[in-house]
Formats: sequence, C-alpha cells, structure tokens
Amino acid sequence: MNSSEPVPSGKTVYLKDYAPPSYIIEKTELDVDIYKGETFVLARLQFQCLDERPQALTLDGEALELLDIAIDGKALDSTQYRCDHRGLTLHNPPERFVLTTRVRILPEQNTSLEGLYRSRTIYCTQCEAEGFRKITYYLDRPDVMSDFITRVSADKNECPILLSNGNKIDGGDLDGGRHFATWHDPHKKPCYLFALVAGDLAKVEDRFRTASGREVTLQIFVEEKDLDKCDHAMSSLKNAMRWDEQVYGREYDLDIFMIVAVDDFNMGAMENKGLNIFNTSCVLAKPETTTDAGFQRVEGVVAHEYFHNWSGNRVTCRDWFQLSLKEGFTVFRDAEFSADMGSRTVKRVEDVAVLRTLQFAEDAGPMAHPIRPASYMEISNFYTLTIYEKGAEVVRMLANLLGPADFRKATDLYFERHDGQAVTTEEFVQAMEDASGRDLTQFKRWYNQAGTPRLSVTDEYDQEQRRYSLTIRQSTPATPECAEKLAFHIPVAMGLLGEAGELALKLADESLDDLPEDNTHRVLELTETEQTFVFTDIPEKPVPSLLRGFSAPVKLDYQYSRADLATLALHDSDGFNRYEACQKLALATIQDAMLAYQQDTLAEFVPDSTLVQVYRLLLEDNSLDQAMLALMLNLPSEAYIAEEQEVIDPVAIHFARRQVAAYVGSELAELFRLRVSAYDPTREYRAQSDDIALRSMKNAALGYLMLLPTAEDLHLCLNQLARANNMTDEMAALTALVCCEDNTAQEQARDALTAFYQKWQDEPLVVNQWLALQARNPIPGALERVQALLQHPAYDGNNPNKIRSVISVFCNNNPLNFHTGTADEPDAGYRFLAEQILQLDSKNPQIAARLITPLTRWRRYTGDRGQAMRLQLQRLADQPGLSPDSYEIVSKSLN
Ligand code: B3K
Ligand code: ZN
Repeated sequence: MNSSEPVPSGKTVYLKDYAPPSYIIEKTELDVDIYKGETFVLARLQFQCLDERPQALTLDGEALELLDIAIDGKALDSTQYRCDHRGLTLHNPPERFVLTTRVRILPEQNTSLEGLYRSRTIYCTQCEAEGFRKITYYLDRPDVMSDFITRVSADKNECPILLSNGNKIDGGDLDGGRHFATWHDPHKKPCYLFALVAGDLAKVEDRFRTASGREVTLQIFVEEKDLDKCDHAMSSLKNAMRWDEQVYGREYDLDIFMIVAVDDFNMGAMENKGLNIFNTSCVLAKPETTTDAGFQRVEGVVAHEYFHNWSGNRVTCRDWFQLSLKEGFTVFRDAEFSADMGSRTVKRVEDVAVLRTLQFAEDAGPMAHPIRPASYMEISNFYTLTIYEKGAEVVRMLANLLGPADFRKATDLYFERHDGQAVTTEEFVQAMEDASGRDLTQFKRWYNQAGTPRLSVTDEYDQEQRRYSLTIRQSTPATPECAEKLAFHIPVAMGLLGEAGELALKLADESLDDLPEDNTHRVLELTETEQTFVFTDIPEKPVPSLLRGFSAPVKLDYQYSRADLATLALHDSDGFNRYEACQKLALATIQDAMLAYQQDTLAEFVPDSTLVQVYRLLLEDNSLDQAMLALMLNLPSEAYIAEEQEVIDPVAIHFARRQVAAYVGSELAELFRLRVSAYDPTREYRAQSDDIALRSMKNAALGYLMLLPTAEDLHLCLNQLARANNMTDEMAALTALVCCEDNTAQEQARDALTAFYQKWQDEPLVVNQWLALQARNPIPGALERVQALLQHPAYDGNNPNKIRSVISVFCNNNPLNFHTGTADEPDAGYRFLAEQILQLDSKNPQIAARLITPLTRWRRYTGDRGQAMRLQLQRLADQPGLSPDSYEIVSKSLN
C-alpha cells in the first residue's frame, strides 16, 4: 500500500468550485511514535456528517504507508475503502464515526521540508498549506477545525524535548529508553496550524503578564550553541504582545507560547498555534553575527507570527483563495508595529521599495494574480509578494480611508464576529463597512483585479482665478486573468508646495466649515477613470506632492521638472515624498547615462548637477534622520530601474548606475569621508533606531567612497573591517572592499574573504552572508565564482538558506552577471539556473519553483536574451515528471 508516486501535473483548483466540507472532524487524537528512520502515526478522528450523507468520503494523504484502518474499532476490509497516492476514500461511511488509521512515514527522507521532517538533529513539522496530509490521512483544508490531542514519543536521549500545540497535559518514561509527552490544544484549529517538535534543544525562558493579568510562559528553543542569540527575539516577542493589546485590544490566549528555531526551513517562520517554528535566520541575533537588517527582520518576523494568533489562527481562512485575509492583514500589522518600534518613514520607504520592484514585476508578469486569486494549480506558489505585500497595501488603504477610530472599531468587530471561524475576505471588508458605514463596493475590486494601476496626472494653474486643477486618469494593464479592468477606488494623499512652503488647501466643493485641522494635506478619492480636482484660492503655481506616504499601490506619472523634484526633496513635509523625489531625480540622471551608454559615450558622460546639489544640501542638513538621509542618498536599485523600463537592458542599467554613483562619490567625497572618519568603530553596539541610522548613513558613505577609493579611503575601509565590533560594520566594510574594482583593493579583498570565512565558519548564518556577498558581487566572473561556491564545504544543496544565499542571490541580485553569463557563453547564467532547478525539483519542489522567477520575466528582455531565457523555461517544461509546483510556473510563463 505504498502511496508515494509523483502527483500528476496541471490540475487547476477554482474558487468558484468551493463547497463546504460534508464532514467535520470534531476531535483529533494523534500518537506520533518517532524511531530512527521511520515514524508511526496513529490517528483517531471523530467524524460528524454536516448535512446530507455523501456516498463516499475522501481524505487527503500523500507519501503515507497505510498499516491499519478501522471504523469504530472494526477493521475495514479492502472493499470498504480505496487508497491511492492522493488519499484515502471511505465508501459509505456512517453519519458519525471514529476512524482509526495507522501509517508509517519517513521523516529522515523527507527533503521537501513539508509534513514531518528532520532538520539536523531536530524533528519538526511544516503543515501550511497542505503538509498535514504527509503526516496522516485527513481533511486537509482550513475550514475543518478540530480539537487536537497529540502524544509524541521518542528516544529520551536523542529527543529529550517533545513539543506540540497547546498545553502539556501528560508525560513520562516508557520502556526501551523512550519517553512521551501529551499536549492538548484547547482552541479548535485547522490542521495547517498543527506542529510537533522532537529533539535535543536548549531553551531560554521568560514570562509575560497580559493586560488582564494572566501569566504566560515564553520559551525559545534552540541548539545549545545558540543560547546566546535569543535575547532580541524574546524582547521583540514581549513588545509585540504588548503592542497587540494596546493597538488592537488582542490578548494572548494560552498559558505558554513557544518558538523553536530550525536550520532547514522553506520560508521565514510559521505561526502554528502556541508553537511557532522559525528558520534560525529569523530568530537568532547577536551584534557580532547579525546585521542591523537582520535584527530588524527578527523583530518583524517574531511579531508577524505572533500577530497571526488573532489574524490567522483565532480567525482563519475558509479556503486558500483567502490567503491574503490573514497574510495581507498580518503584514500590515507587523509593518505598523515595526514603524512604532523604530522610524515610521524609514520602514515605509523600505517596504515600498520591495513592493514596487518585486511585487510590481510580479503583477506585470505571467504569474500576476489578484490578492484573492480565482484559481491556482499549486497553492505553495501563491505565497507571493502580491498576497503578502500588495495584500497589506490594500488593508493600509482601508485603514486610511476609515481613519484610526473606525478602523479599530472595524477590526474589533471582525475579531469578535468571526472568532473561531474560517472566513473570507468578503467578511473582512463587510466588518469594515459595518463599523464605518462606508460603502466599499467599488473598493472590493482590489481583491479580484490584478495588475498595477497607472495614474497619469496633469495640472493647470489659472492665475487670474487663483484656481489649480489636478486631472488624474487611471488605467490598468491587462493581466492573464482579465484584459479589461474596471476603475479602482484609489486614495491619493497629496499637498501643494509653494515658494514659502505648504499651501492651505480648499477644494472647490468644500465648505469653509468642514476644512480639516491640518489644512495642507488631503486624500483625494479617485473612483472614475478620469477625475479633475479643483483647488481654489491658490496664490501661485504650486509643485504638487502626490501619493504621499505611497497612499496606494500604483505607478504615478507626472511631468516634474528637475527643479520641482529638488523642491520636493528638500522641502516636502511628507518624508516619503522627499525620498521619492530623490529617487525620481536619480532615476532621471541614470536614464541620461543609459542613453549615453547606448550611444557609446558613457566614459565622457557628465551627469546633470541637480542630483549632487540636492544630495549636498541634504548632507549638510543636520536636522535629518540619518537613516532617512541614507535612503535618500541611495540610488534606485538595478531592479527598480529595470522595472521602469519597457525593455530591460541589464548591462546598460548596471554601468549607467555605476557611473552616476561614482560621480556622486567623487563630487561629495569630502562630506562622505567626514562621516566615515568621525565614526568610532569600537563604540558600543545597540540595535536601536538612532544607532542603526548612524551606521546606515556612515556605511552608505563608505560605499560611495569605495567606488573610486583613494589610499585614505581604502585605509578607512580596512580599519573598519579590522576593528568593527558588530556584523553591520564588518559586513559593510567587507562588501565595499569586495565590490571595489581597484586592483589593490581586489588583492586585499581576496585575503579578507578567506579570513572572514575562517573567523566565522562555525556560524552558519554568518557563512550565509559570506556566500551571498560573493554571489551578488557584480565584478565580472561571478558565475564561475558561484559555481566554485557550490563545491565549497560550507555549501549544502539541501538547505534552503544556502540555496537562497548562493543561487537566488546570484540570479536575482546580480543582474549584470546573470544576464551576461561567461565570456564564451552569454546564456550560461540561464543554463546554470535551469540546471539547479532541475536538480532541486524532485527534492524540494517549493524551493525549486521559487527559483524560476527570474526566467519568467523573459518577455521583458531584448531579442537574444529573452529567447535564451525562454529556451531554458522550455527545457524545464520538457522535463518528464516535473513537480506540479514548477510545472505551474513554467507553463504559465511560456503561454
Ligand atoms: N504562514 C506561513 C507561510 C507558510 C508558507 C507555506 N508554503 C508564514 C507566514 O506568513 O507567517
Ligand atoms: Zn504570515
């Protein structure tokens, strides 16, 4: 009865086919007995038919070996059920019954990292979305919620720690050196939130007193060697618990909250009820090994998973089409938390940068889908930037349209109305409507239309009438699911800048009595394809500050002059738009350089001076937050520049951007040098926003200096590398050195890379950073270097973090080398990627499918490149037995 044959490719699931389950599972009792090489799972499931009894009941099950099966204690004979590689069908089940099954599974051989598997010495689970079916036969769908009792047993020496969801209710020794623990989760839950951990783990423990006075035990389980890296996650957890009480009125609901860190994990972390499982990269942090970005990521992910306890666990999804119900909302919640913990504008700028490079590209590509998709082949492919980041933007727009008081009323209503239920995005929006009285009918189009709307804005100033009008047109390009888009409801936050500052605003149809207190700011609500907004009593022709705070996930076109952009960069009261003006100015400058590159005149190209003038004034303004300053001085990434081009020329982008960067670096060298030399690399490290800000600006300055370094600059860099007491500064110096084209620097870089590895070889998370730096280093020859890294003892082709650090980073973050290959074979980068995908596809299809992304963009590249990329996609498509995960992405990309 072995049932592990591959699943056939290409079956599409549609939202319109959703039907409620015919049975529920009231109670789930599991005995999981772990032995070396094999595990036995005994499941006792209490089924209850919901309405009309169907002829047959099919349970999901994959890679299970069925050993025993009984209904109400009576063994079934082979005419009463059927078992195949997709599941188990019971013919004629009774209305109410207990099904007992016993299966054998092989966690040690489970390389998909889904279901029960072994990561180094730890047995752990990952069930979302459809991994529970690899543990036992079940109704593996989120609208079946059950009471779980889990008894785990294992060898006491190998696995002294045995964990599952909820509270521990029993435990003790067994014969043969084994022991057991029994856990009961008092909250009904879908099986995707099930978790189990067994291994030799050390723990850090703390306590939290909830607002209503209950004591909660907090535990973080890690390998003994990592005990010194848990403090930051623990304090982030406590901050998140307090924040959710204060901002959303949500308390934790069990006596214990556990986090377990494992090395082999397909994503960042998982919100299993009471027992979160984390990728070590998202929980471990200490100054010597973790960069500031790493500290912030730990804080954000710990909070994200914790917040799921309400937005996801207490109120869960009816089906997987509703994924953004929990993910979009929870990303919005964690972003607001991080904004409150650090700098709000910095957090916003960072998130928007991700959204409009990566999510916009997704929305313009073959995998584009609405935040509530209408169909999918493999749900694992839909844990996307669209579901997460665009989903969060949609919740952000709702929060802004409702205002803080009504939004809080709405979330209270949502949590109270649907506590313990599995619901849809419709119900989320309904709560928003009911609490605020607003009609959100048109707004709901954000849930079922994909694509990034483009706003074209024109304006007119009538000096005589003192009237200023803004005309905004919206259009959304066709996406695979829909060619003709209906108009979106788009909030456009804005203000107007005059010579002396922000102008008072009055729209023609506003009465003087209802002008808001802050009269320099408005949110225009665009609901038509084209709308004109007229402002009266405007004394001069203003510069419009549009889409403040990035108030909607759209692209915005307005013909700003460089002088307008300089005005906004220096004087806008909206921090985000100051940053945005810098980006636009830099983009225009880089686009000039790209033109020069294409005309073969890049060497003589001198950039327009506005950019450097603005940067200089910003650097001299001591009132600016240093982290904001660093972001404003950061040229748009190559990915963002690419996203702004109709046809992408990665070579022109790289060299043009580099030329502008080198120009900025040399023009402002004195100011940059001052920043770097004034910094004491031995000052005490704190992972707090003002310190992070200082480091980010100083390291941005070092990066600029090291583009064309003087001997003094090189010395500053080496000094920082040698004396840094934290990974942020150490990695920044190493990066600047390694990516520097100067010959002396290159020699130093080789030694520095070797020394760095020797120093950190026992810290896998630092080694990952070391690998990633080499993979993204743009200096020619990267593909050969990457191929050598795959042979390095530090590389492990089964570990997702290592795969990401080398292969993903090379293919996504080193566009110059990925797209130019080697001297003899310009398509070598594409072939390399296809080979890596093929090697990985049968082992870990989820990770393999994710690697395909850069190839899916083939239509955006010029003739030869695009065709060479397409060829590799075709090669994947022709591979017999390709996983459903990869098949979906490849087939949709070729269509
Ligand atoms: N909910 C999980 C993601 C699960 C991905 C499964 N392929 C982590 C998170 O978003 O919090
Ligand atoms: Zn999540």
